[in-house]
Amino acid sequence: MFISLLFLIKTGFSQANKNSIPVPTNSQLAWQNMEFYFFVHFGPNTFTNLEWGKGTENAEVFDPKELNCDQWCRIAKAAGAKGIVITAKHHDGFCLWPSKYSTHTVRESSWRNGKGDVLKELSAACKKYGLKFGVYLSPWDRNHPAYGTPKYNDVFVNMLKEIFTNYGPIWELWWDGANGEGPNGKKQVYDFARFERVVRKLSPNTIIFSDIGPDARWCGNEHGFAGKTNWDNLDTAGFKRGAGAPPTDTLNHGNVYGKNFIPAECDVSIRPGWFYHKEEDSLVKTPEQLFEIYLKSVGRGANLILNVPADRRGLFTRYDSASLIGFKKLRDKSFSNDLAEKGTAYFISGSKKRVTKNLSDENNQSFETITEPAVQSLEIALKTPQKINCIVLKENLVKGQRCAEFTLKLLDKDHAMVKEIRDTTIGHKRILTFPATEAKFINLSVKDQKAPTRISEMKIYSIDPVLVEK
Ligand code: FUL
Repeated sequence: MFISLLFLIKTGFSQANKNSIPVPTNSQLAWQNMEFYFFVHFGPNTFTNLEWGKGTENAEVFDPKELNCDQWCRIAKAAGAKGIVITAKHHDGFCLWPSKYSTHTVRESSWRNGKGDVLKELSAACKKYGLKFGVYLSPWDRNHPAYGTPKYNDVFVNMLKEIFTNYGPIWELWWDGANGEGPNGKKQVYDFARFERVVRKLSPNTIIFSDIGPDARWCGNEHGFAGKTNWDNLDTAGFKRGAGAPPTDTLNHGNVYGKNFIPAECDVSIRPGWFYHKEEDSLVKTPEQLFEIYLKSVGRGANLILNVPADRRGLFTRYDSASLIGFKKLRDKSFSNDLAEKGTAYFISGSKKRVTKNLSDENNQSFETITEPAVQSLEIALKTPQKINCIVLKENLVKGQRCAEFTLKLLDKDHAMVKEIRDTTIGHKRILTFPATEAKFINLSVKDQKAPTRISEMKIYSIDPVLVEK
């Protein structure tokens, strides 16, 4: 133990863990490229003004007379979101599709005389608009009579089969860890291993999200903030979803030596609540607040699932859509002018340097590899000295997340240092903002890595100073 610890201290990560770095699946890599998508909380709570329905609500309360999933998709598209995950069933047990395994569904509601099917409409609209479609199927069910008995696990499996067979492809399946009491006062012992097997068999590429994955993990809070140090790795042995999950701080940062590749997803609502409440129309997050969340989620290598609740008509409100469009404009404006692209990028090794085009080609598969951190670095020479306040880095993660510590040096025209930024992980994407500084050269070096770091993008921007992370 003592010897291996000494070895680690002396060598950093480079030698010790070379063979034990977990790697992503192709589905996980594709999922990380999605970066930002919507969550939609919708159901009886929308009509009863609750967050956690009791499961005793009369199904007839559900009556979204103007439901229009095309409108949701149009707004998602306009906001630059890449998909929509809907609460197919929340804790109240109400199913947004006419499930054969429940008597508390759209079929029992007054909506369209019980002939409506939200999942059918949304999955079709997502296809039409080129958006990915996902479902949140709450394991906790306060309505189902079988809840609290082994039979409920069969019910849950049957519901999964229904959804995956009739509404696929399902790109993401969302499970939370809530496990309260059902209608007969009992809690359920969930057979998650079986649930996972069923999903994998029906749809091997679906990303399963929960506190501990297996494919994507919770970021540990509902503010939408990933840790500044954010490893895509997590140790799950001995942990469960919900009460038995790793500490939230661990979920927030991941485990540096974590044995599994399970990147973080940040869930947050555009309003204080998850479901629609009229009194929150004035509390919709502003474009600037959403931008801050974006910096602290996508900008820290995680994905952002932003909840936009549909209202009682079955539509997104104008308050939410206005803010979402504003948010898109801020992103477009901030990241439209890559100053690095107009300059020249170099791979430097000791006294030698060569020009590289790999860092601004928007192609994650072209990258530069740092094999000798002591002598190698990447450097952007801007056309002229310019005030900059934002640097975006990307790591190619095909062989796992490798960079553990890096330094960015901002240098003037004589190569004298004007600012130094030190940080830890990069991951899928890292957006660093800082007070505007004039520089001509920007140099990235790696201070510690688990294995050779592969940098696929290095972009430089001057964004609106009010957007710089506080
Ligand atoms: C939690 C639920 O209890 C909340 O109601 C909400 O759905 C959130 C996204 O997940 O576990």
